[in-house]
Amino acid sequence: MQDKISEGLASLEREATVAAVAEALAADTEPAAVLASCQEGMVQVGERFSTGEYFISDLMLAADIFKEASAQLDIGITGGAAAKGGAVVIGTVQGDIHNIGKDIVVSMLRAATYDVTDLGVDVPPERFVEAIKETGAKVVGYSGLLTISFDSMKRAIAALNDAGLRDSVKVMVGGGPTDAAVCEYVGADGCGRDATDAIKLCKSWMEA
Ligand code: B12
Repeated sequence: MQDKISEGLASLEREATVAAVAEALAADTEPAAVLASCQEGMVQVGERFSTGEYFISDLMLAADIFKEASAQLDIGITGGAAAKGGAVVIGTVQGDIHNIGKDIVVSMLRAATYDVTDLGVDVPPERFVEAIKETGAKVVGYSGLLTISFDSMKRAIAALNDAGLRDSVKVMVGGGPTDAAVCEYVGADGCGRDATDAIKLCKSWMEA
C-alpha cells in the first residue's frame, strides 16, 4: 500500500496518490510511515528531474500533490496547544526556497508544544540572529535542500558567532541531503532526517 503512495507521487498521479494515502490511513498505517512514503516519492521525483525526465513544472506539480495528499495526515492540527516546550527559531537558509519539509517540521514542533518562530524561506543569516534575540530561543533550525545551502548554513552559524550567541544556542540542520558529514562541515550541533528527529533534538537540548 505504501509503495502505491510513493509510486503514485513519483508518477505525478494526483488522484491515485491521494487515494493511496486515504487507503493507508483507513488501514491504520502510522501517519509517520505514510509521510515517509510521500517523502520517498519526492526523492524519486527528484531523481527523475536529475536525469532530465522531469522538468521544473513537474517538481511544482509534485509539490502540489504532496501537499494535497499529506493534508490528510492532520499534521499540525494540534498546533494551537499552549506552547510550553520552549522557543525555537527555524527557517530555510539564504538562496533556498524549498519549504515543504521545513513546514512539516514547524507543524510537528508546534504540535509538540514548542513556541516556533518560522522565518520562511531564503532567510539571511542576520535575520536568524535578530529572531533569536527577539525570542530568546535556545534552539535554531536551518533547513536546506540544495548543495549550495550548506555554505549558507555555515554563514548563518558564523553570524551567530559574530553576535556572541553561539554558546547559548543549539543549532540543528536538516533537509534532503543533510547528514552527519554536513552537520560537521557547517559546524551544527545536530542534524535530523525528519520532524521526529527535530523534536528529539529539541527535547534533549531543552531538558538538559
Ligand atoms: C519539490 C521540489 C522543488 C519545488 C519546491 C516547492 C516548495 N514549495 O518547497 C520547486 C519547484 C520550487 C523546486 C525548485 C528548485 N529545485 Co527542487 N526539488 C523538489 C523535490 C522534488 C522535493 C523536495 C521536497 O519537498 N521533499 C519532501 C519533503 C517532505 O522532504 P524534505 O524537504 O527533505 O524534509 C524532510 C526532512 O529533510 C526533514 N527536514 C527538513 N528541514 C529540516 C530542518 C531541520 C532543522 C530538521 C531537523 C529536519 C528537517 O524533515 C522533513 C519532513 O520529514 C526535491 C527532490 C528531493 N530529493 O528532495 C528537489 C531538489 C531539492 N531540487 C533541486 C533543484 C536543483 C532545484 C532548483 C535549483 C531547480 C532549478 N533549476 O531552478 C530550484 C531551486 C530553487 C531555490 N533557489 O531553492 C535538486 C537539488 C540538487 C542539489 N544537490 O542541490 C533536488 C534534489 C532535485 C534533484 N535531484 O535534482 N524544487
